[in-house]
Amino acid sequence: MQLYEKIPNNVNLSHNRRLLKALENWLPDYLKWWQEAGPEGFQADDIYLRTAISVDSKGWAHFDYVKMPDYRWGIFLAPPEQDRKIGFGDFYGNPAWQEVPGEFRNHLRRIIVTQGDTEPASVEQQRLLGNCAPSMYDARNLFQVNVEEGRHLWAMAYLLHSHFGRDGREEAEELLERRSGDLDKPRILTTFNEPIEDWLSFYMFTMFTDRDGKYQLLALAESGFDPLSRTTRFMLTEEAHHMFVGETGVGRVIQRACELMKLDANEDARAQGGVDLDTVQRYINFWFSSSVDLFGGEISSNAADYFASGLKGREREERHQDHVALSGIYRMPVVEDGRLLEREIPLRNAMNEVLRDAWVKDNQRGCDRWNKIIRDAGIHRTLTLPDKRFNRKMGIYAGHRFDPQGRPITGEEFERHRGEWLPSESDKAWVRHLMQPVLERGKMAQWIAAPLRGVNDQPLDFEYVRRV
Ligand code: BYC
Ligand code: FE
Ligand code: FE
Repeated sequence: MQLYEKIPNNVNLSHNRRLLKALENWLPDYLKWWQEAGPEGFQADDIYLRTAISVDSKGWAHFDYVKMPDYRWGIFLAPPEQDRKIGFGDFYGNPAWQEVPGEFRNHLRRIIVTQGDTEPASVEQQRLLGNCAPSMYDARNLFQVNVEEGRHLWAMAYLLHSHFGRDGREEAEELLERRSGDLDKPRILTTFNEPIEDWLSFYMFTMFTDRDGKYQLLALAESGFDPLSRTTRFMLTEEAHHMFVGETGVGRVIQRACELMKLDANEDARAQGGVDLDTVQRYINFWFSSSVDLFGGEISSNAADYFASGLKGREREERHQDHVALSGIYRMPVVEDGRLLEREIPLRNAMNEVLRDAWVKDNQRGCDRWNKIIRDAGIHRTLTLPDKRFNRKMGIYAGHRFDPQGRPITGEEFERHRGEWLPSESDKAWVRHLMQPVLERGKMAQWIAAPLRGVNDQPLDFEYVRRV
């Protein structure tokens, strides 16, 4: 473990001069990107952050005050597994690769670049949120997520630098050049170009979109390319916190909405300065459907190739029965003449859908917990996740219209209900107007409930962000 070097790492970087030099060249560009595109207004402050200082169970959660630009971004891989074998696809049972197999080089580079691109994109999307944080606790959580996404970018840049030669270095540079929402150089995937201008969107994003991250990382953790597997396995340990921020964030907005409803003669949370549950539902519909798109097409020859070549598996591949998946089928409703008809798709071509299903299930558990908050408050109302087909921009359902239950409808019907199903301009304006910064110790904005407990057993009125 080389922790106190310029680039903390557990990959013996000091013994690979070429790689070390390449990464040391990339470092100032990375820091320039962070200053330019990272959290605005808090770069000089001391933030109570968790830093990974080793990969064992104790060492990766070390808490202290850090100025974000001094965060120890490092390269950490999960420990190697002795004699690891490829767990799926055409090379099932062969030894895992330590080097990039030549014939799959382009595919692999593309997967790594796509993954890598999302990490800085999310930091860019969230760049202004510190300025309107509902509490110090929340601001600190935002910055924690941001520095870790920065580290995830390091993780992918490391793979590009160490295994893809000159084009890898070029790709790593380009990861710092694209910008979320930029018209000329946008980020690769759609959701990562959506603006995140308010905290309700941030919580939805960390709930649904970071959870896409979790499932994509789980699929890549199965990769036959061992360095990718080990890198993503360590990234997953950090990802859990991001989804905690999302689920509990939305949960706290819901809890406050319920409290405010009870204070109001008309059960109107907005009248009491909160976010009403209808608006929460519309934000769910938007961010869920946008994140659904991130899994790629329902029927994908790319996904079949990735699986066949052992590059990208299913989440927790060992839980699946048939690891070769040549004879399996997936029954999928497809649109024909405006109607849904079930078709049998060869399983390998449906791998994106298999992963998406696992993600939906995981989200549903979170949604059930939100509904328990509402029930416990004595309010009769349930929030639901929309159907996978609702409001799609990618895949076989894009270009068709469905209601939130997944029933085919006409474009006219969709437009008639748009304001009921998706956040309207006035919803967004309402939520944005609530976004007044509350950055005094122990204080909480009126539209959100306090969390159950503080960070790392600290009290809620701990000074999580020390302004200088
Ligand atoms: N937007 O065969 P298809 C995270 C493209 S999130 C724009 O259907 P495929 C994080 C696709 O590239 C996890 N374009 O899809 C979360 C293809 O282009 P070409 C990110 C899209 O290739 C929060 C075409 O459409 N990780 O970590 O099977 C904060 C048809 O493609 C989109 C990964 O994504 C889209 N939504 O699957 C921070 C893992 N979807 O070939 C971080 C790596 C598809 O026609 N990526 N396209 O030019 C992959 O495994 C796959 O590339 C995808 C797409 C799952 C994304
Ligand atoms: Fe990430
Ligand atoms: Fe994340």
